[in-house]
Amino acid sequence: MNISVRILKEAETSLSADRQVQLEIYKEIFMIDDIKKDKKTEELETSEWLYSLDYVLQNSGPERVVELLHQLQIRAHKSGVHVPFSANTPYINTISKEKQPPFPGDREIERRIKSLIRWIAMAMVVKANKQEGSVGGHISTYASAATLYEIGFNHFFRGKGDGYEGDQIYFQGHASPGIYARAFLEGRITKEQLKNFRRDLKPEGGLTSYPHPFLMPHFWEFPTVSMGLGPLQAIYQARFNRYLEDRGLKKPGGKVWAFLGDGETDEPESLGAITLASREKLDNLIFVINTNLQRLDGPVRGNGKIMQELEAIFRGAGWHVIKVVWGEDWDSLLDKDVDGKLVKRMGEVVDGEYQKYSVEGGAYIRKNFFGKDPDLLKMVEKMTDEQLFKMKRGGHDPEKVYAAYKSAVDYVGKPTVILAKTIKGYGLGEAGEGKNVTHQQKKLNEDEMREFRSRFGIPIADEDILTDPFYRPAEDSPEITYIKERRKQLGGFVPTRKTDVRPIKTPPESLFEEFYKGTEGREVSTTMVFVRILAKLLKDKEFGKLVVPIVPDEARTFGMEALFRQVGIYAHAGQLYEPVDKDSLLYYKEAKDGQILEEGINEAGSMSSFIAAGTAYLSHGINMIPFFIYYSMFGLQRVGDLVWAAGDIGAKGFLLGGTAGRTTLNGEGLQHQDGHSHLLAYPVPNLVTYDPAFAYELAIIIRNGIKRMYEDQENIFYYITLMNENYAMPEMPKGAEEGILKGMYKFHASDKKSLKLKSQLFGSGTILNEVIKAAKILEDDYRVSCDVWSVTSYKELRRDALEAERFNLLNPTAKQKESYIEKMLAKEDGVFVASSDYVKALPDSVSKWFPGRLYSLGTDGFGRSETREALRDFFEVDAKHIVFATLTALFKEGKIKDKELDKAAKELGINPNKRNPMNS
Ligand SMILES: Cc1ncc(C[n+]2csc(CCOP(=O)(O)OP(=O)(O)O)c2C)c(N)n1
Ligand SMILES: [Mg+2]
Repeated sequence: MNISVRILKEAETSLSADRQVQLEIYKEIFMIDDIKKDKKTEELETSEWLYSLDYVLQNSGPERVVELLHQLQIRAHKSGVHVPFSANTPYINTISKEKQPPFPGDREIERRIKSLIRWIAMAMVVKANKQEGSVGGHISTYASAATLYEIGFNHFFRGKGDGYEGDQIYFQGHASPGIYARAFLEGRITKEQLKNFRRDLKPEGGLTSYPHPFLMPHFWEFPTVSMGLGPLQAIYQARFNRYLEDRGLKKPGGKVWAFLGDGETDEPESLGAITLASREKLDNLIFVINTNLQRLDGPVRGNGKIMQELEAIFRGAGWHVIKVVWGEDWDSLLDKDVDGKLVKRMGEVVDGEYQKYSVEGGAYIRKNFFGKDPDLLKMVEKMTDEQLFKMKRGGHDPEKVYAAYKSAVDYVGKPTVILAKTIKGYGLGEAGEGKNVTHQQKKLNEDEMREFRSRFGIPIADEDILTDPFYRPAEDSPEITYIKERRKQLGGFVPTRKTDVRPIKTPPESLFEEFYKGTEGREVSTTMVFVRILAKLLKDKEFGKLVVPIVPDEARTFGMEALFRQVGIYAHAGQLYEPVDKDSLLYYKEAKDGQILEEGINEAGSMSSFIAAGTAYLSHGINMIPFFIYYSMFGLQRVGDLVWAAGDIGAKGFLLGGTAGRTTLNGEGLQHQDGHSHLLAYPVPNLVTYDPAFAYELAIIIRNGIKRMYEDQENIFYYITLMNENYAMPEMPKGAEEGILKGMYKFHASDKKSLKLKSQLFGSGTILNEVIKAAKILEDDYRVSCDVWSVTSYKELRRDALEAERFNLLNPTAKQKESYIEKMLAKEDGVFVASSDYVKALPDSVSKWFPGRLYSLGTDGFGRSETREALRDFFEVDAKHIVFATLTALFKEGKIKDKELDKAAKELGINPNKRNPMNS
C-alpha cells in the first residue's frame, strides 16, 4: 500500500474523529504531490472544506466567511484559476427556515378565504364561457398566483385610507378574475357583475376582461395587460413618487408593487429599465415574479431555469433578490442534506422536467428526481408517493411568501424582486394543472368542477355548481369578518381609484399674450416658441411647481438647455461632481429638487414618466403637468402601446413631437423624418392632436389644453408637433381662436375676390408658409384669387364631422347637424387644395365634408437627407407644386385650358415624369 493511499484510508475512517486529527491528516494529504484522487478523495476534500466553513461561520460569523472566500478567490485568480462568474445562489430559498419571521395571520381562515377566491375566480371564467358567445378569460394565471396575492391583501397592500398614500399595485392582467373574486367577498362587487365578467356593455355593469381604468374608473388603477408595460411603468412610478417627495410635493410613503409573469420577462420593456431602479435606490419598489415556469404555448425555459436566469439578471443589476423556491415540506429534507446532494439535484434539474413533476405524480418524482442518487432516494423512503407529490413549491406556501414580502418592505437602499416558484393552473388537477394547454383552459366540465370544489372544500351543493357557483359566506362569518378587518387595518380596499382631485385655475391670458402679437419680423421656430412658453410656465408662482419637463436626451436639440440651470435636472443623489461646464451660465445642474426629468436616450422610460406624472392627480391628488418633448419620429411609432395605455389610464399632459415634418427636418434622413405620427395618433380616442404653424396658434392650443385637462377635468391628453424651421411669426388674426382649436380658420382672405378663378388653399405646420407663397404666385401670375386657411388639426376636424354625421345617420328625421367644416366652407367657392408635411391621408380623412373635391398634397414615402428646398420639391409640397395642383384642379373643372396649364408647368419647372416619392 503506497503512502498516499494509506493516508487517505486513514483520513476516510477518521472523518468522524476529532477535528484536529482530521486537519493533521489532511495536511499530509496535501503535501503529497503525486496523489491520485479517486472519487472518495474528492468527497473527503469537499467535506473537509465544508466542515471548515461551518467551523469559521460558527466561531467567527458570516463576515469572516465572506472575507475568507474573497481571499480564496484572489489566491485562485493569482494562480491562474479562473473562477467562472456566477451571479446565482443555489436553487433554494433565499430566506432560510431559521430566518423566517413568525406568521402573524390565521393560517386556517386565510386558507379558507383563498380557497373561496380560487373557486369564484375559476367559476366566473367557466360561466363566462358557458354563455352564448363565450367571451374568454383565464383561470390558470390566478390559480398559480393566489397565495402571492392573498398574502399581499391580508398583510401588506396598503389602501389609501383618507388620503392618497396607499400602495400602488400593478396586478398581472390575466389574474383579474381573482382580484374580482376577492372584491366580491369584500362586498364591493355584486353577483350580477360576476356573471357579467367580460361583458362591458351590459347596462347593469360588467367587469372588464383585464385592468382597464377607462372602463372601470373607480376600481382599476393601472392597465397592465399589454405585457411588459406594467413593470416598466412601475419602475418609473416608483421613481416619480421619489421625485415628488424630493421636491417636497408629497409625503414619503407608499410602495409600488408590480406583479408579473415569468413569460412576461421576455418582453424587453420588463427588464429594460431595471438598472434605473437600483441606480436610484428605489426601495419603494417591489417586483413579484410569478415563476410558474410556463407562458402561453409551453415552458418559459424548458431547457434551463428561468428563476436562476432572472436571479442573475436582477442581482447583476443591483437588486435585492429573494427566491421563494420551496415550501415548508422541503425544509426537513434540506435539514438532512448535509452533503449538499439534494441542493445539487435541485439545481441541475431543468424547468421542463420540473413542470413534468407537477403533472406526473409522486412515483415519477421519486424515480426521476430522487432516484438519481441512492442517498436521495433514502432520504424519502418513508414518504408515500402522494406525500411527495403534495410537497409545495415556495410560491404556494403562505409563510414563505410572507417572509419574502416582509423582507422586501423592510429592505432599505435597493428595490426588491421576489421570484416565487409556483405551478400554473394550481388546483385545476386533471383539468390543466401544469399542462402546456393550461393557459388557454377556460372550460371545466361538471366533474372537474366538482373535484375542484371538493379539493378546496367549497360549501356548494352538486346541483348549484353550474347554476349558482358564486358563494359568499354570511356577512358576520369568520371569513368575511377577517377579510374586512384586515383591509381596515391596512387602510381600505385595493384596488381603488380616487378621482376626487380639485381642479386648478388655468394660468392667466397675460402669460400667453406676447405670443399673440407675433415676432415683428424676428425669425423663430415653433420649437423655440414652445421652450419660451414652457420657461414662462415654470416661472409662474402658482403653476410653475406643477410643471414636469421630460426629455430623452434631446434638451439641447430643442434649445432647452437654459432650463437646466433655471430649474435643475432631477437627481435623487444631488450632484456629486463638479460639472465640466460649471463656469458657464447654463451649466448641467443636477439637484435633488431638480424639476426636469432627463431620462437619457429612453423614449419608453420617458413615456412611463409622462404617465406617472400625468396620473399624479389620481395617485396623489396633485395636478402635475408633464410636457414630454421628443423627436416626433420616436414617439407614437416607437412607444405607441404606451401612448395607448396613457389613454386607458387617463394620463394628462402634453406630448410634444419635436423636429417634426418630413421635409422640415432636413439633413437627418429616412429614420428621423416624421411625416406620419399624426396619422398614428388618430386611433387613440382621447388624444387631442395639433400641427400648429404659428406662435399664437401654439399658445392658444397650450392654454386651452391646460384649461380642458386641469380646470375642466376632461379625460384627454395632447399631442402637438413642433418644427425647427425659423420664420417670422405673424400676429393672430382677429377671431381666429375658435378655429385654431376646432382645427381650421381662415388665415387670409383674398383681396382679389373680383378675379374669376378662385381657390381655397389649406396648409398646416411649416407648409402653411409654402401655401402662403403659392397663393401669392397664383394671384400675381395666374390671376387666381386665393383664400388661405390654416389647418391646425385634421383629427379634430374629423372628430367633429364624424359626430355630426353619426347623429344624422341615427336621426335622419331630426334637424340635421352640420359639421364645422361644412359650416366654414358653405359659402366658399373655387377649388380646394390641402398641403402639409404629413401624409395625404390626413386631408383625405376629412375631404368628404368639403363642398368640392379636395386635392391633397403630402409627404407619403420614406424621408431623405437633403435641403428643405430639395425635399419639398421631391415630396411635391413646395409652393410651385401647390400652384400647379391648384391650376390642375381648375383645369379639371374646365376653368382653364390645357395650353395655359402646359405653360404654367414650364414656368414653374414641374416635371410630370419625376419619380414618385411614395415608392422610390
Ligand atoms: C404584449 C403582449 N403580448 C402577448 C400577450 C398575450 N398573452 C397573454 S398571457 C400570455 C402568457 C403569459 O405568460 P406569463 O407571463 O408567464 O404569465 P402566467 O400566466 O404564466 O402567470 C400571453 C402570450 C399579451 N397579453 N401582451
Ligand atoms: Mg408564467
